[in-house]
Amino acid sequence: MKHLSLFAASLLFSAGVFAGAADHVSVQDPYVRLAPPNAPATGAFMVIRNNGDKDVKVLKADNPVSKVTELHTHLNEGGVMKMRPVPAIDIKAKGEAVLKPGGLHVMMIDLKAPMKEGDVVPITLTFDDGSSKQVEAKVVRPMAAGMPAMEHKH
Ligand SMILES: [Cu+2]
Repeated sequence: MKHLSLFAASLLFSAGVFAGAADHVSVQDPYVRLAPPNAPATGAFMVIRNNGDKDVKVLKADNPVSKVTELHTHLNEGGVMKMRPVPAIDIKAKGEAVLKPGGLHVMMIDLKAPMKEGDVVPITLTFDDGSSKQVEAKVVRPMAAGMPAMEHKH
């Protein structure tokens, strides 16, 4: 199985090597939030910059670690923050999309194996022109990622 997913990942990677939106996109600080033990899903976060002069959409994300990968956002529905899949993440020309906890994220659903801190997950982003880019997202504990462990309510 491991070989198969590595093979699939390398196919995805080589398929992405051609000129296109991916050439104008840079990704900063990609990371995966370490899921609590037995958690079925977790999120990946990053800043996606579009250095080109055309708008770009991320249509899809893939990774070899989870069975399903979706693009999600958080929406406030009646005072409750809920995650919802989105069909695409838009990045304006010379703009950026910030994927962060409580906002847009790459949702990794149905993890094939438990992760540990320091693991590196290759995430492949596919753009609306069919080009793609692979980023290496490091697995970090929520604390290490600068997220508050708990909201303090007074
Ligand atoms: Cu989500």
